[in-house]
Amino acid sequence: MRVFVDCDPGIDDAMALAYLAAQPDVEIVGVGTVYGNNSVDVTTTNTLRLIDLYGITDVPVAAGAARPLVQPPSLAESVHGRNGLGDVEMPDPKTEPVAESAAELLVRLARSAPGEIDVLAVGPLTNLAIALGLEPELPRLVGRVVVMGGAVRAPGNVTPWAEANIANDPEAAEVVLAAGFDLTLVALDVTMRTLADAVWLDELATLEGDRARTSARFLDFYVGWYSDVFGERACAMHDPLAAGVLVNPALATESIEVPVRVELRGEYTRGLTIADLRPRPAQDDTRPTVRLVTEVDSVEFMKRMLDALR
Ligand SMILES: [Ca+2]
Repeated sequence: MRVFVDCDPGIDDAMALAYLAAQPDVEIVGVGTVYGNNSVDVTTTNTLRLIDLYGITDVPVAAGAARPLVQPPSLAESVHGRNGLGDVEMPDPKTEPVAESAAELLVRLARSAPGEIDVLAVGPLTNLAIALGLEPELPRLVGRVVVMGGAVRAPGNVTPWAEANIANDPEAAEVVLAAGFDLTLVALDVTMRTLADAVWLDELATLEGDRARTSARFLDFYVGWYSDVFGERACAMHDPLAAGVLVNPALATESIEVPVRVELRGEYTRGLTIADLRPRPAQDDTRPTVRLVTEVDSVEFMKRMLDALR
């Protein structure tokens, strides 16, 4: 399995990269970075640090968008720390980003191996929207696309209705959801039920090695923020769950094929993801459907996540 990752590390992005890097049958062919949890300069440096930590320094990293298509950017320092990785100090990166942008790298890789490269998108969808502008055939040039984003039958997280990756660039998300990708949406509906809990975190703390130890420190910070949300020592594994579903689709135990749209104009609902869940959806809707994951095997995924860090 050849995978292009688009991300904004970000503590859970770091966990997603760790998960993929540990899979023997996955080759990460490139990583694009985007603003989101921090500025694109910070998320790019973090990505370079992470590929060193995970022993995949030869993977090309391309810096992507510095801001959303339309609105001004907003960052998530309270959730991910000032440095985007829980304020854990890490060595300077061994490499630099490639000269291409994230969108250019994705388009070039997709053209070079039509249908063979899957995409994991776990940040704002700005780079994918830009890539579609460069190559309108992109949905037919890539394989599967798994997106962490949205909140369909669950509350939002940055607003009552909107999830962060979609809210950070609603216009880009709307472009991507309309484009006709073979797209699986891993939304807060399932990621808020896939938790690193106290038992799991205690087991992580027993693991040896830089990968596990650094991850434990990232998650300490993340749990500090999430404990207020869950009322216990736990955090949600948003981005790594999307990586898990990409590598092993059977982890998504239930899903539905539905058109999903992004609210762009609502006074209170901008960034809301709307699926047509009616028993009899509109018959004349020409919008491409996406696969919305509605149930996951969280226990099995968290076991695999721990194995990846082992
Ligand atoms: Ca992310």
